[in-house]
Amino acid sequence: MKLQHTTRTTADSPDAGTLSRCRIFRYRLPLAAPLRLAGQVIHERAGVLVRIDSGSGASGWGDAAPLPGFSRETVQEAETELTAWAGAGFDTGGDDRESWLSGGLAAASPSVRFALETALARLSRRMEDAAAAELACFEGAVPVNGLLAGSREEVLADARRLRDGGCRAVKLKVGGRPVAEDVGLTRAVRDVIGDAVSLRLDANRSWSLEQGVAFGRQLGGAGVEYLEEPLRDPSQLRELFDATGIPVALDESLLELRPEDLEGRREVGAVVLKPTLLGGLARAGEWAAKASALNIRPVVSSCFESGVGLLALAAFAWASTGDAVPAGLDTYRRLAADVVEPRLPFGAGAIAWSDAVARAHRIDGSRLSEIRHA
Ligand code: OSB
Ligand code: MG
Repeated sequence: MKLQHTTRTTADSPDAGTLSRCRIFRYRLPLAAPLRLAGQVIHERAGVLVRIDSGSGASGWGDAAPLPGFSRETVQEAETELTAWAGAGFDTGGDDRESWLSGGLAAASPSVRFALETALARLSRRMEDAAAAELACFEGAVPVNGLLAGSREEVLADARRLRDGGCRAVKLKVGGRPVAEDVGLTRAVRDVIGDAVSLRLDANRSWSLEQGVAFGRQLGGAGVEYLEEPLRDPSQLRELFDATGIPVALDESLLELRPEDLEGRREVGAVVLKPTLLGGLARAGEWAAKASALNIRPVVSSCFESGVGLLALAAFAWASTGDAVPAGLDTYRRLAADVVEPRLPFGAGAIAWSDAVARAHRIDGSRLSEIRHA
């Protein structure tokens, strides 16, 4: 298995001998509002961009954006890892570089692996087609799952806006208020969005089994597509499903599982695939393939990455499920500024991208500060 994704990654990557330079940049982006995450509050989004150049003058960018409260590595650790990787690799030549490239990918922390895979794939594409735009990566429109969080008033106002904007699916955060209030809010959101919009719920492991069962029973029908990570004790998910009939989605749990573990999990209706946490695109691709084979929906999702990472996620979602599954990319709306200029076009509940659109966007150097390395 390990060998398989190493092979796939390097097959998409340029030959190590053609790489000429690796640059690393820190970014800090303001948020539209402070973000409450796993018990902490963050006030800005920091991350690291990596840019890999070929001797022929092509370059490819990637985004390493560990998320506080969710990633094992910190942004500082990702930066240190990238600078060590770049410093060590570009100092050695010839055959050593080949093993440095695949060894570096295999050993990298999840967000760094995502960044390196993205940068190498983009570099490879631009080496094949010198006229390709810097941010060219897919042609299509990926439907986006609108995120609903905050107070009841904010949630309902956002639900109206998302419905009017053409969103096909919304995801409501539950678990932060008494069960009866969550039931009332879920019903109110359903009333606002109507029957044509798919309704997903995410409880981020807030409930006991008893609370989960009470929620499902009180809710009755509201046609929930899935309930993401409802329980503090994930070993009770089957029991919850049997008592309520609501399929569950796995998100946090995936970090403790392997794709094969999905076999026989009839309670699981979807998996939330976040390459920044799961260790990049090749690994997330293994999850998507296994899930699809088992009739489980792969929902490609973001972790508040910059536009550089977000576009790579949209391209991955497009390649994995096309427009069949709304992707969890609405974190982008929480960033008040981006490294991509102008901002990515999120309209009508989707992100539409093409080579022509890519040509109108660029990476804004004024948002970046370069990290020097040996
Ligand atoms: O709880 O699913 C989460 C983003 C970062 C960290 C945790 C979560 C999220 C999202 C991503 O909700 C957006 C989505 O899944 O639609
Ligand atoms: Mg989740």
